Amino acid sequence: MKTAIVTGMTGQDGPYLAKFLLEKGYKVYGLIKRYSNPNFENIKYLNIENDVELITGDITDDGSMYQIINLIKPDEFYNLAAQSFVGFSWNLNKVTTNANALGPLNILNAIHFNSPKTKFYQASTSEMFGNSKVEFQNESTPFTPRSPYGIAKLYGHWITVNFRESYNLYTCSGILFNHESPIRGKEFVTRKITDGVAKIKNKLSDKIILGNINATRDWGFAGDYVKAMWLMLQQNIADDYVISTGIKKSVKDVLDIAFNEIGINDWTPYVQINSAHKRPAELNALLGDSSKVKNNLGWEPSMKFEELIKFMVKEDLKRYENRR
Ligand code: NAP
Ligand code: F7E
Repeated sequence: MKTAIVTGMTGQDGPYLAKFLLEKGYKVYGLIKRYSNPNFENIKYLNIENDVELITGDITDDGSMYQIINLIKPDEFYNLAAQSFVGFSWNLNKVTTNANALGPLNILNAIHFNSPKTKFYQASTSEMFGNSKVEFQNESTPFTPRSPYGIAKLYGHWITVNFRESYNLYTCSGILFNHESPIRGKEFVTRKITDGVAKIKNKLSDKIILGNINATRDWGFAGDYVKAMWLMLQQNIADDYVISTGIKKSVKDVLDIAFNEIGINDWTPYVQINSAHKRPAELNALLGDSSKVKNNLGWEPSMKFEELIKFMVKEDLKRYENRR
């Protein structure tokens, strides 16, 4: 039986990846940070609470990574833990840097000295491209990050590449574009909208307060993207891959589909703009070219944008209906 450690188990991708690995027969250790009141909602949503072995640790604590990796010596280590909210990365720039840059360094050092056969996956991001001048960004596109989040993640990316080149470790960086699901954090724009729409339908609210609704992104489904992470660690040669849909949509498109799902065609009376939700430096150009992963690993996204947003609205509606 293969073993894997997955960090970020209270987030969105951790539970989706853990479920995927459990279905493949892995023994999965899910790393959670110490909290007085931990939140297992996402693990429960995917029905894996009895199957994942939860372990406590913190990627910013090198001793904790050293101990865990020395004890388990997993076949695969997926580092999904991060301060992942771009909007907060200006206010929390040091926390963001510790987790997103030094976190992967701590794990890589622990693997290098204690378990060099462990294959490592680093959750890198399209935010590293910033406002790229290239229309479709791929693995050769220069990085020009514009947020403390993107800058810290760029260190995580390069240190992952460096450990592969310096020590011959099997380390991969997945450069993932936005991916969403019904367990996406409620501060991210898609879930903020689908949750807001479900509240409006249930008369629990009459407004969604947003920032730059002209912003565009390349949005896919988290359940599809975790498969790409696993594929990257199953090859003979470690490499880095862009994961995306190649289709650009706007926040206004999310609003159109989500409100339409509850029978509202004109969402303008329900949406208020507040500059507090705008960023000091916005990105306007993110759009991925994932032909390398398609050609080399056979990966393609299965869920289309419209289906994804409708699915998220339906799941949020169910949550409020079940509370009645
Ligand atoms: P998420 O929902 O925000 O989850 C992040 C997880 O990291 C949470 O479980 C969080 O725990 C944990 N964490 C934070 N700091 C930690 C620390 N110091 N030690 C241990 N755990 C820590 O993020 P996600 O959407 O699942 O994304 C997964 C990864 O992919 C992240 O690294 C993100 O930056 C990256 N990424 C995401 C996307 C996307 O569109 N979703 C795209 C590209 C890259 P708490 O809940 O306890 O804080
Ligand atoms: O913003 C605009 C906002 O916070 C998307 C993370 O997973 O993907 C994610 O980062 C867009 C931005 O995601 C609101 O200005 C408008 O242009 O949902 P988001 P993100 O910043 O793209 C990348 C790839 C990651 O790696 C990250 O970890 O939507 N927007 N109004 C808003 N965004 C938010 N959050 N809230 C608003 O009210």
